[in-house]
Amino acid sequence: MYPDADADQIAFFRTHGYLVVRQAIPQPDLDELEKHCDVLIAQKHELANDWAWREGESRENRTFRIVQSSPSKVWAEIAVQPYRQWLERFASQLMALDMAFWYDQFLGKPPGHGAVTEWHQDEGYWGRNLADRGITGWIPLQDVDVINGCMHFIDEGHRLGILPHHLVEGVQSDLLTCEVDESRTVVCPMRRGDVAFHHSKTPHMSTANQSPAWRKAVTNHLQQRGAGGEGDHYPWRVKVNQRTGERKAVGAMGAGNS
Ligand SMILES: O=C(O)CCC(=O)C(=O)O
Repeated sequence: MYPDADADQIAFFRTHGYLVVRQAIPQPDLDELEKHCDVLIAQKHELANDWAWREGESRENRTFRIVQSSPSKVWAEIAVQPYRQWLERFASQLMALDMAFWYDQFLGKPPGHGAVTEWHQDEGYWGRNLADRGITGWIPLQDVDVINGCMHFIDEGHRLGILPHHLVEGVQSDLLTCEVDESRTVVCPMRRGDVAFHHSKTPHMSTANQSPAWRKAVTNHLQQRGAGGEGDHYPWRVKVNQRTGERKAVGAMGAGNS
């Protein structure tokens, strides 16, 4: 458990832009993480955004088709957990950069009506400041497949540059999407204990949850240490405050981007 990246894994990640690490996290560590995520579900109206907040729904009546929050909000000792230390070590080995934990998100899709997480590149949200300096480690808290919302990646998609993104129709959150060549899709069913890493330019999506149980995942975003976080945003980027409903465009045209 908590392995180092071997040469084959590093080569695979650098070629394909993603990697699934099998049985990296011990089950008791996931049990502890899941316990805190369950608090986020129970208190979603106070602690979470609805990442797929439907147009026309009032804040009070959000259906929470994707509960978006952070276990860091309810677990004071999260930063010293072994899985968190491991993410930095393993991510640094994959990227050949000194990678530092940046932020995490709990993404919970309710039984039967969890929404699709549309195709996107993380850099589409983060901006030019983190170009090729970000990586994500995605931790499912149950087995996942296409029925309950597993990850899909575009093979070698980290070499495509940044794709034009736009807001998702019918949604009033900040959810973005981009067009991809779906013939290059790799579907990644995973067992609880596996972790999927993807480069910040790799297009990815996850399917809706059609199963009778919650699809729970904790996604961990890392940036090169000292990189300074998100910034120099693309023109499509908006930020939505789900407490006040305020929408703010933060993107700007930049050299070489339209
Ligand atoms: O869990 C999901 O549905 C999507 C996760 C994602 O987009 C990410 O980890 O970057």
